Amino acid sequence: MKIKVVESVFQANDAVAGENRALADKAGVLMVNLMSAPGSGKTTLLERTLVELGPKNCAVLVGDLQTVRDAERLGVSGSQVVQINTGRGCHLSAAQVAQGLSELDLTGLSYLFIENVGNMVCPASFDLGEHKRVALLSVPEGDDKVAKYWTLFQGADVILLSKIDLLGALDFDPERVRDDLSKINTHAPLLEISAKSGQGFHNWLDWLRKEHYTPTE
Ligand SMILES: Nc1nc2c(ncn2[C@@H]2O[C@H](COP(=O)(O)OP(=O)(O)OP(=O)(O)O)[C@@H](O)[C@H]2O)c(=O)[nH]1
Ligand SMILES: [Mg+2]
Repeated sequence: MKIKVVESVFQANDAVAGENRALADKAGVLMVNLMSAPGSGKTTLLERTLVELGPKNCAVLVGDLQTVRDAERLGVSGSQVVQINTGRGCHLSAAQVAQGLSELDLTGLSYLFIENVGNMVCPASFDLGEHKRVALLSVPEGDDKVAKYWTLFQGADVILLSKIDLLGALDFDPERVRDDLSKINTHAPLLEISAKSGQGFHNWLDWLRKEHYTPTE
């Protein structure tokens, strides 16, 4: 008896992710996927980043279940921005990113940011074709989240501890975060930043400038 096997959802996604990456490679654009819980500060981080790096150097694909609110906020910078509404979907897929990419002119861009849907679990499992993964953890979420939601942090290339301007107001021990990270991810730097006050923000910009797109052999 021949058993039919339905192709894994991950295999199909990975094939499209490969095409997205090839498109970005061809254009010489670094594709950066930002992931975190809702409200960690992804859009606020990007608002400031676009201004600092130069709006014409950057474009953004932003995922949310509903509304164009984040795209409206980011569009103020003058960067190209495309909002992707996932409806009930808890993460962006490579196919959705491919659709978003078709709306962008990549000519002359250095950075393409993808703001994933706010969720600490689902986005981490889906390759979108990005070159780098950024995981945010904000101070109000609590210092136990790396241990609890480890898959997000294990696969990250850089981890941003955001909203550090609130450190004095909340019980949050950055040492606990560092300790938890040391067990699951020793290669990604942990950068402490505030997109509100600007504290530590230059470390994030330095990281981005260092990671700018370089062709692989
Ligand atoms: N104090 C402080 N507040 C911040 C900082 N960054 C963002 N916020 C606030 O946190 C709230 C959520 O910020 P957003 O940037 O919308 O968060 P997000 O991760 O894009 O949220 P979703 O797209 O819904 O997942 C807003 O009220 C921001 O003003 C920060 O560095 N410090
Ligand atoms: Mg947002």
